[in-house]
Amino acid sequence: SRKITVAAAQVGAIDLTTPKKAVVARLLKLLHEAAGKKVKIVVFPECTLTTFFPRHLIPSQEELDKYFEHGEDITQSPDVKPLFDEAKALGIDIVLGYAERTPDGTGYNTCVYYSASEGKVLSKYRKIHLPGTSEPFEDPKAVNQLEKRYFTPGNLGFEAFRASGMVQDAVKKETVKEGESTIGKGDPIMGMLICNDRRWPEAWRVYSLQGAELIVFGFNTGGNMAHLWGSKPMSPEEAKTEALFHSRLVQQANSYMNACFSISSARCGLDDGKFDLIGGSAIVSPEGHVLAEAKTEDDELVVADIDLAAVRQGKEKTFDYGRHRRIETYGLIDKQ
Ligand code: CDT
Repeated sequence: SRKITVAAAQVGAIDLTTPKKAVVARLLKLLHEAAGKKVKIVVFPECTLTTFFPRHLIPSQEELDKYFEHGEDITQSPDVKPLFDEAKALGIDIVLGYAERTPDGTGYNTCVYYSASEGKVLSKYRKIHLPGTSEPFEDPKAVNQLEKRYFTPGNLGFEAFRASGMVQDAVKKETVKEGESTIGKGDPIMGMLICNDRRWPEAWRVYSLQGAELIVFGFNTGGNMAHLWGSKPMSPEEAKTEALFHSRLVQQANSYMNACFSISSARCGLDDGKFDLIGGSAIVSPEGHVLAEAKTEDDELVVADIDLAAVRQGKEKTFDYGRHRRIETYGLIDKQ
C-alpha cells in the first residue's frame, strides 16, 4: 500500500523579538499533535524560526545574522536540535525552512527534508526564485520585500529524491530492471520548493520530469502586497483575497498539470501586530482538488490521508511524457 498521512504545520504570528526557542516550542506542539494523528510527513513553513525579516531593512550585520542559522548542519543548531531529535523519536519526517548563512558568509533561503528512519537530512533545497528588491521601496508606507538583498539564488537546483521508510513495498534500486518504470512504486518521490518558486511552472516541471509524486513548500506571502504586484489599486481586503486566490490557484493548477500531490505550509498572521501574512496552507491532490486546508491564521495542523497510487492517472495517461510531450517545440523555454 502507498497510503500515507501527511500534514502542513502552519505557523501563526512571530514578532521581530520572538526567541527561536519559543518558536521551536510551538513547532514541537504541532509535531506532537501530528504524532497523535499518525502523520508520517510534516511540512513547516518558509523561514519558520523567525518573523519574515526580509520585510525589514536591517543595517547591522550582527543584528541580521540573528535571523540566520549558521554552520553546515541545521540538525545540530542548538535552538533547533530538539525538533529534529523529537521528529526522530516520533518517527515523523519533517521539512523545515530557515535562513541559512554558510561558512563563507553567503545567505540562502533554505529548507531541508529530515528523515526520521534514516536519522539524517535526506535533501536540502535553496530557494531559486527570490522576489522583491535589493533596495528598500521609496514609499515609506510600502512593506519591503528584501529577499534579493539578504539571499543569493539557490545553487542546488531542483533535485528530486525518494523519501525513506514510508511505505511497505519499498522499491530497492537493485530490484528495478533497467528501463522499467518505477511510477507507482516505493517510497514517494519528493520535490521541495520555497514560496515564490510555487508561481513558476518550470520549477514544478523540472521535478515532475524526475517523477515527483509529492511536492512540498512553505511560504510567507504578504496580505498587503498590492503595491508589489497588484494589477490595479486595491483595498487591503481585496489585496488579501487576491493573494489567497493566487496562492491556491498555482498550487491546484501545478499539482494537476504535474500529476503530483502537494503540501503548502504558511507562516501567517499579524507579526508585531501589523505585518500581515496570509494563511491558506493546503494539501492538494494530483487531480487538483483541495483535500484539506487551514481554517485559521494561527498555528494549525492541516492533515490528509493520501494514496500515492493516485498519481498514476496523470503520469501514465493524461500527462504521459513519453507519448504526449512535444519537446521539439519547447526550445524557447531555456532562452532569455
Ligand atoms: N516569501 C515569498 O517568496 N513571498 C512572495 C511574495 C512576497 S509577499 C511577502 C510570494 O511569492 O508569495
